Amino acid sequence: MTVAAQVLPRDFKVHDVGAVRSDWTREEIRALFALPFPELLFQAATVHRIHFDPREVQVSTLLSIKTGGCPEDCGYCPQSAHHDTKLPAEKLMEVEKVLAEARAAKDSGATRFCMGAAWRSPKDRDLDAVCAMVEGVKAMGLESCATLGMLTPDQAQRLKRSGLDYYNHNLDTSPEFYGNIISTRIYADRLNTLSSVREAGINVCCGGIVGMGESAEDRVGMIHALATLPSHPESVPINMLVQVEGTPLKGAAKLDQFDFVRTVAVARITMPKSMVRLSAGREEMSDETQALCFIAGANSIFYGAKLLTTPNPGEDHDQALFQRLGMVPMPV
Ligand code: SAM
Ligand code: DTB
Ligand code: SF4
Repeated sequence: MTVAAQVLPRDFKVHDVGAVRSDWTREEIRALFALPFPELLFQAATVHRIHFDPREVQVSTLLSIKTGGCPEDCGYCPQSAHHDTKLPAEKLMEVEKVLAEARAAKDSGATRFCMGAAWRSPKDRDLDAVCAMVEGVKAMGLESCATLGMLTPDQAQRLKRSGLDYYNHNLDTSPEFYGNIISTRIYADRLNTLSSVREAGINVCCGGIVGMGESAEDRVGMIHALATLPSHPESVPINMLVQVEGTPLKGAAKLDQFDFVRTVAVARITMPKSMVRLSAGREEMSDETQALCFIAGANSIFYGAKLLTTPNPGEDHDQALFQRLGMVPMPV
């Protein structure tokens, strides 16, 4: 029997491939992770082609608009005030400075500008400034994204009125591993903000981090949590932990790169219409691993030499990589 015949359900129909479902079971997701690597990549690449042009990669640039001093204790994060990472806490950037960075990102070829703040949740007066930033970014013809921590339904609606296109709020890992990584909030807090964002009509960007010492079953649980949200996030960032000196996760066992690619592939298969972003961790990844991620259905990256506080490949490197792979930036 062929491998495909062993793994496909008995009632498999060609039109099931690439169908959008929110009823994935953990067993189904576990079985995808357990596929032989070439078979998993073949299935992911097949699903990718149903909804997307596989040459195209969406390009987003990140800016930390408020760095450090965060009251949350996320074990991976250099910006937490609980960890001694030597990162000085800064105030919220001025609107004009943020817009100058957005202009530079657009001139370099980004189509989406993502503004990140090291907050547990924004204060209402800070939100006025962020709304002004969103309006300015939109006026340049860029898509806008923000990640500001937990939001109330009212705050989500204010952001929507300012023109915000995407809100990033990650589930990060499986529900059962979450308490090992963060103690200052619970999974349900994240889910509540995600539903406020969805209710406000803002596109959802939600993914997670791997390489935090989680088990293979935690990666199954993370993808299961994302793929069984009432609607799939429009954008799913898959981050490889960037280990930062002074954070509790510095020194965590490094994840096999193939397991990272597997996570991307399973995200692609289970959330076929979502943009899957090959997110943090590219600076330490070979070009070959990144190419495998594109084959596995990743179709978005963070572009520009810095993520929020840590390094990312430079624009020249990524332009050369696109050229070598025959890939192109995705038009808006
Ligand atoms: N404070 C807000 C929050 O946590 O939602 C927004 C900014 S926070 C830095 C955005 C996301 O960055 C986190 O949810 C996490 O998934 C990711 N992140 C933070 N530090 C990281 C690291 N060292 N490696 C990989 N991803 C990281
Ligand atoms: C996401 O999933 N990854 C980005 C973005 N959303 C905000 C952040 C990555 C941060 C990596 C660590 C840093 O640069 O501080
Ligand atoms: Fe704060 Fe976000 Fe970092 Fe957690 S991930 S410490 S909430 S900035």
